[in-house]
Amino acid sequence: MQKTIFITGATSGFGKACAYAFAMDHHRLIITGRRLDRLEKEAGILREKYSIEVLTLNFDVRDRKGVQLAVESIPAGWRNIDILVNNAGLAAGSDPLQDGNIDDWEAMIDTNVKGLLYVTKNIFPLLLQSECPHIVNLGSIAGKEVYPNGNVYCATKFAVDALTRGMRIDMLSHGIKVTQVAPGAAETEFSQVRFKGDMNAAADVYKGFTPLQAEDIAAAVIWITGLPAHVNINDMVIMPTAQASPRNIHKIL
Ligand code: NDP
Ligand code: 8X3
Repeated sequence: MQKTIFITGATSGFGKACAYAFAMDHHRLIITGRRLDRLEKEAGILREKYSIEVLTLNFDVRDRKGVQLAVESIPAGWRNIDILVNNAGLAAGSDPLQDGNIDDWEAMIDTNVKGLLYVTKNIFPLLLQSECPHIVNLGSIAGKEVYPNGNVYCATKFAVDALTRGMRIDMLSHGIKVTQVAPGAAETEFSQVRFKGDMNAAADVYKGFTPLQAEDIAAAVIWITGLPAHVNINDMVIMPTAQASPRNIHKIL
């Protein structure tokens, strides 16, 4: 059965890989992100390659009113959403808390926590017509274990962990499945963003071992969302084989 999938942050990394994986299964997509050029480019490729319908919504999840207006702009024929993938997020900086950049803190809290909340609250009514509504939140190993200099990023992902559990309880009577997917180190644009375009620092993160790829996470999301209606995966931690914990990586350099 064809489903309608709403993915935040589909212009790169996990969100983009999820879009392609759902497209391969012929679902129709609402993809979002701030970089309009990328959003339209990916939408064009997805429509062409998989002959599916793709709607693009260009907004910043931190913009409370912008999220509301974007969701209100979804045309009538698209207002029955089956799966929400709350993926948009970032780490900004990697410093001891006492040296942290307050703008970075605000960006992470506003995106990873408040943005996820704004999107979820606005999309919730659109999930209620679905036969098998499902919310998948992108958490992280950083939401399970704190590591040096992870401070605020870890706090935002611990919040995603808590919100995932809270949503599952609060939405129980609505029959909404709620899942957290919590990956370890994955090679996307994540570290380029974290290190603010310092490509050497970003590349160093993934040297000496095989990190996860975005497609690994997308494959898990496809499996999780394809299970029978009576089965839910509450939480899935996915790590590279070479990584035992955030800072315990077997590197061969
Ligand atoms: P990428 O940087 O490759 O992708 C992040 C996506 O989020 C982009 O599409 C970006 O789109 C979007 N995004 C970021 N900020 C905003 C915003 N304010 N409003 C709207 N969209 C936004 O990183 P990943 O794919 O790796 O990250 C995806 C999620 O996975 C994040 O929540 C991250 O914390 C989490 N994660 C990542 C891990 C990793 O090692 N890579 C491991 C565990 C979790 P645009 O810039 O166009 O807005
Ligand atoms: C991203 C993984 O370990 O860099 O969430 O925090 S980590």
